[in-house]
Amino acid sequence: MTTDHPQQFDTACIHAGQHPDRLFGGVSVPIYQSSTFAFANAEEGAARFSGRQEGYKYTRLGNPTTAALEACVAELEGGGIGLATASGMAAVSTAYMALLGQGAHAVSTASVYGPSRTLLEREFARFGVAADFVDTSSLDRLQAALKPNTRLVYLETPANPTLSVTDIAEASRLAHGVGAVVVVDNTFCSPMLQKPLDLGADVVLHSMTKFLNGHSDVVAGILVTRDRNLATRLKNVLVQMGGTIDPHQAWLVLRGVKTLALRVRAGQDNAARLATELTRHPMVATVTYPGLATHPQYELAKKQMTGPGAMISFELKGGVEAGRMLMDSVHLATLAVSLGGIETLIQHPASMTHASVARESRQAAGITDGLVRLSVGCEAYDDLHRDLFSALDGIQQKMAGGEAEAGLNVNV
Ligand code: LCS
Repeated sequence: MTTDHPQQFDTACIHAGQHPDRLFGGVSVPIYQSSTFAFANAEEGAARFSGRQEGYKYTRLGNPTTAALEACVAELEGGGIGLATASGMAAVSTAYMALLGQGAHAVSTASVYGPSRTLLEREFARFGVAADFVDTSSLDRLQAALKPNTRLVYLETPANPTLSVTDIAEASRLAHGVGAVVVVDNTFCSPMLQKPLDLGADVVLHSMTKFLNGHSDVVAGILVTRDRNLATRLKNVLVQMGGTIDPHQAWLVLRGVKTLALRVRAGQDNAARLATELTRHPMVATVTYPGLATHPQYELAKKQMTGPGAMISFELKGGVEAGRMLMDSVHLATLAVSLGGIETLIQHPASMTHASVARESRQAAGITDGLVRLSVGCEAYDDLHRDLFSALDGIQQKMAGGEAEAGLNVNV
């Protein structure tokens, strides 16, 4: 829907890229579940394929339902060209494939989603691509890793699962100094909390499986850029490698996006309260949350993000064993990977989402064996609090009992 004034974010979630269906006036964008589109005559078919005429040809190349989603998310990111993909990893692999080649070098945040790292380490390495993984929250370390042949600087901020925050504006400035393209994985924030393109990044990508869709029922991804040449490069790779989205999947995400602002706000409110309470529990050793003043990049997060988000990482006294007991003791929080859904999920990165990353690399990236990751959903705060804290109290009692039996005098 176009208006004379730029829409506020909540409004754009509901209306951006969408208009009543031209045929029957349907308010919800129709699902164009068609793989192919008829031409009026041979001349029209040829004109569409040559680019002389606008119009749909074949769903892998473009589809009206997908186009509505792409326009919507691009607008939420502050404007640009959106390219929806079959998964978040299809967006990541499309970016790598479009930007890297024989002899190229990439620098990536060390603590990224496990497969975003192993794809470079194991698959792209086979084609002569080198990659370094550094703590990009340190601009000095990023600067030191850049080389004349660095073509891609890949940032995940806040990072999965350490929640370390990278200065997108400064990192982009450094990367552009060697001619590298900056790609930011904005999955943990969603465009509601962070707009990397406004900060100087060239491409922003999402696993739409997470906050954008928000209901743990779709796997999808997207790339957005304001640079037409980059968009063309990305689109060529995407449609030829075939990682495009299905129209039904696109429609489900479009429906999910309508409530993005409501869900992110509710999850974030719950997370901010839980994070503070967690710091006070005697069983908790460390809590990492961008909204806590103890977060190493607290000031930067306040400046760069419009809110601290709904993801918390924490470690218990008693390490891996205590973390395992917690995950087995909660009832309302579901023990499952993924994040950004309307329901609260808890998981153990070292043995789950980041199990594919070598242990030494995990340790170097700050992904400790005892780390537990919580994706806070939109349930009533009191219910979430009761679930988490009665589990923690139970573990505290069990551990105190066990240690008393073993004759140890340890305060937990
Ligand atoms: N980027 C980030 C930051 C992610 O967290 C994920 C998935 C992806 C990309 C890949 O997206 P997908 O292909 O799964 O849509 N993260 C997951 C996680 O933390 N748990 O399970 C999946």
